[in-house]
Amino acid sequence: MVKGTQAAQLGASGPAPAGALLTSERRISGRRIAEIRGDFPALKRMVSRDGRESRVVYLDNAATTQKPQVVLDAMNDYYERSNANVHRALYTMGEESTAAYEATRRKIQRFVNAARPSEIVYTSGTTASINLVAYSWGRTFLKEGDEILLTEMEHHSNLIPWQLVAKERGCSLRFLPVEDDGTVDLDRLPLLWSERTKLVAIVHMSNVLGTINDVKRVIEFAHERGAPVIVDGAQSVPHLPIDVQALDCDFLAFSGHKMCGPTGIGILYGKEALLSKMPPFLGGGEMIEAVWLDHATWNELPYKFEAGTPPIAESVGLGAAVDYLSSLTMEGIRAYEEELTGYALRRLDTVPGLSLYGRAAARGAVFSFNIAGVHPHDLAQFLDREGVCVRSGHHCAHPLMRKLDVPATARASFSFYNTAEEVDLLVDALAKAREFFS
Ligand code: C6P
Repeated sequence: MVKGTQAAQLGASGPAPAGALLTSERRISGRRIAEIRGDFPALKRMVSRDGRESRVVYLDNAATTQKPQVVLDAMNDYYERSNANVHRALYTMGEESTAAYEATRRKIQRFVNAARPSEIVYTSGTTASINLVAYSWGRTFLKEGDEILLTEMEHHSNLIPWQLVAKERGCSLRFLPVEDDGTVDLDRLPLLWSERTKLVAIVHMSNVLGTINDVKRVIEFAHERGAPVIVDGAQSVPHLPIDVQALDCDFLAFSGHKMCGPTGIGILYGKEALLSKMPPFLGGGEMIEAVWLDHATWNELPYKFEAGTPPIAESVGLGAAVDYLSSLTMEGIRAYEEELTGYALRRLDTVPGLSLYGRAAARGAVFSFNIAGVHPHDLAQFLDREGVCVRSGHHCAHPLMRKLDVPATARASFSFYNTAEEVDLLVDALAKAREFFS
């Protein structure tokens, strides 16, 4: 990151002087960002910018992150050497496959500091993890008249499953409102709480506003009143140090592909006391203990929730991703991304006509914005021609878009391998877009 004074000057005076921002020289845990970037083949992708070939500026990390070579190699190596189904084979390749699959579970356990590996359930992603809780826990423990408390900033993944279960069980949903600055006012918790509130489902970090919610406070509040809390960690686990025991959350859902791992794999952390009382969600192979023609008994945790052939190669890739992130340390990643966030905010504020959505003090490097008179899809397409990848649309958060009173936004989201130079390239491209569309 640029030094404070340099950043302030640049922020105040528009476009950055070329070469002033040697931020790829910054380090995370002793490694230069330039070196870290070299670990990611996709970041070497060349695109045409101003008629010249240059590196792609990938700023869609909230949608999915790029993968380091170690992840690609681990998956390739697995398929070349050890490919076999897990928990079924007695031959060497099957044993290797099972060992790798279970090794990643223990890595994830350590990564989020779960008490035991049986609390780590493999799923296909955050969406599947939340659906698992909604259908298994929700259908079992929610009764007619019960209430579920959410926020207005939830991704559809942490809203639709609760709508479906609420409809089925005769429950209702209540919502902590999003304030003008993009925060959730937790002082409203007592106002929205009733003795019928049986669950809180809350996003840790918004994929639109970047806001980091004080989920620990929510959890303490809910627990004092006997309700469990599920945290949507899709955007927080890849960017913050997470300790599920310190947070005391009951469930935490996250996706491998947003944390340098492959697609097709996600995690549900759940407290053993809760998971053990929940019925299976999907039925099939592996999740059983014994089966008769008319009934069955269930496997122990976490296998009760892992029906069918799981994402094995993906677990190998995720294990390599967790090793990679751990080598940088999540504390180091967060510290760097916080600096990058501050710089990006200062620079984005210099773009004339740009409205930024979300001004929370506690936030991550996700920036949703619009430029007056330019449709966000046109803006994203223009930026693509400049070699800058951003997402535009509703970001699977229709109610939040309505609250912001916009049909859609453009969104730039950063990861630890992004640099202040890339912030500048984004800002330069936005200035060009404004000129072009005016
Ligand atoms: N958000 C985005 O571009 P899956 O698709 O299951 O891996 O993750 C779903 C999900 C749940 N919660 C939050 C807060 C999320 O951001 C996402 C995924 C992507 O913002 C794709 S819509």
